Formats: sequence, C-alpha cells, structure tokens
Amino acid sequence: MRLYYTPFKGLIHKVQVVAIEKGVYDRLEPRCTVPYDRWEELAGANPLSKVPTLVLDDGTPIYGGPAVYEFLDSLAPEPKLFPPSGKERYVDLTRLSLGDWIFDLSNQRTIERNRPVDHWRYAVFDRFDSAIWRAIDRIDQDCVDYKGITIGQISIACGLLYLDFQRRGGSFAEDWRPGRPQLQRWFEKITARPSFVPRDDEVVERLTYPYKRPLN
Ligand SMILES: N[C@@H](CCC(=O)N[C@@H](CS)C(=O)NCC(=O)O)C(=O)O
Repeated sequence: MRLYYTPFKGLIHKVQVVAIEKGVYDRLEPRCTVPYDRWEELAGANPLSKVPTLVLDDGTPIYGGPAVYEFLDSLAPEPKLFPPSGKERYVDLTRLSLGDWIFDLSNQRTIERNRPVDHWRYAVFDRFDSAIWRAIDRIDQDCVDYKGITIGQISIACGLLYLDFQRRGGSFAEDWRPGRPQLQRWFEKITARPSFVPRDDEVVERLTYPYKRPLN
C-alpha cells in the first residue's frame, strides 16, 4: 500500500502510530509529500490533495485521516483501536475529532501566520486559539478516564505533539503543560510507547505555504 504523508523531523503522525500498533507498518510504502506543491500524483489519488492518503495495491484510494486509520485497524484483530459499537465507539470517535481539530486548527493557524503580517486576521487567531485552549482544558479534565490504547487517545496525543512541533517552529507561543500535571502524566505515558518513536527515513525540510508566494 502506498502512503502519501508529510513526515517532519520531530513530529509523529497518527498514521505511523496506528500502523505500528497494528503491526502493519512494514506493509506501507511511504511517499513523502508536500501537499501544497499541488503534486499531480497525489491529486490523482485524492482530488483534495491532502495527506494522509492511502492507495491500496488494487489502486483503491482511501483518504481523510479517520478512514485511513479505520482501514488500518481492520487489517489485524488486535489491539482493536476503534471500539466496535455503542456509546464507547462514539465517545472515542469524539476524542478522535477533538485531537484532529487541534491538529487542523493549529495547522490553519500557521497558514494564517504565514500571510504577510499586515494581512493577518486577528479574529482568526482569537477563534482558533480559544478553541485549542478550551480543548486542552477539556482533555486535562477527561484524561483520567482514558483506558488502554484507542484511536481517540492516539489522536489527542498527536494533537498535543503537533502543538509542541508548532511551538518549536515558533508559530504557537505557549506550552500546554504548565498547570496540567495530570495531562502531562498521561501524555508522557502514551508517548513512551514504541509506536511513538520516529521511524521516517525521509523528512520534508520545510513547507512552502501558498501565502508566501506573491499575491496578485
Ligand atoms: N484532519 C484531516 C487533516 C488533513 C489535512 O488537512 N492535512 C494537511 C496536512 S498539512 C494537508 O494535507 N494540507 C494540504 C492542503 O490543504 O492543501 C485528516 O485527518 O484528513
């Protein structure tokens, strides 16, 4: 299976964690991708030109993170990362969304920040930042209930890892750890799993955001 994704030094993606937890990582043929480059090969598989995108050996494309993770989860019986049914499933899918939106909002926030400074829309930062910090506070309250390893927890851990990555790159100012020892303990425990150890042979050095190109 071909996996289009964007590996960066010091960043762990959900797709890696899921594939390793499921024992299928070696079946992935990674295709290091810069989605903003409008690469035709990626757009041919996924018209949205987004990562992660998986292309199965028979050519079937699977894209949208949640579809990719659930497909990988289906390849081996254990550990079951998507609870199969009932309230447990929907609670965990909600955690998957929460972590995903932390990722998406902080990604969109960086795109906004890469516009020329006099084009920055402060209302966008305000909206995104308040959502991200409320999400972190909610996770801090809830993480005592997190049990085992599930897609929801992987998503939340990767959302927090992405904030750390953005902070190291200078585009997200604050650390989420101070005043949240409970969340920090849970995060350290889950990210100590072997599935969170970097495995990428090739990494993207930097993304060129479209807004850096001349505006016309
Ligand atoms: N939450 C989404 C995230 C997908 C996404 O927006 N990926 C970004 C990663 S940088 C992307 O491909 N951006 C390229 C673009 O929108 O042009 C998912 O899991 O599918």
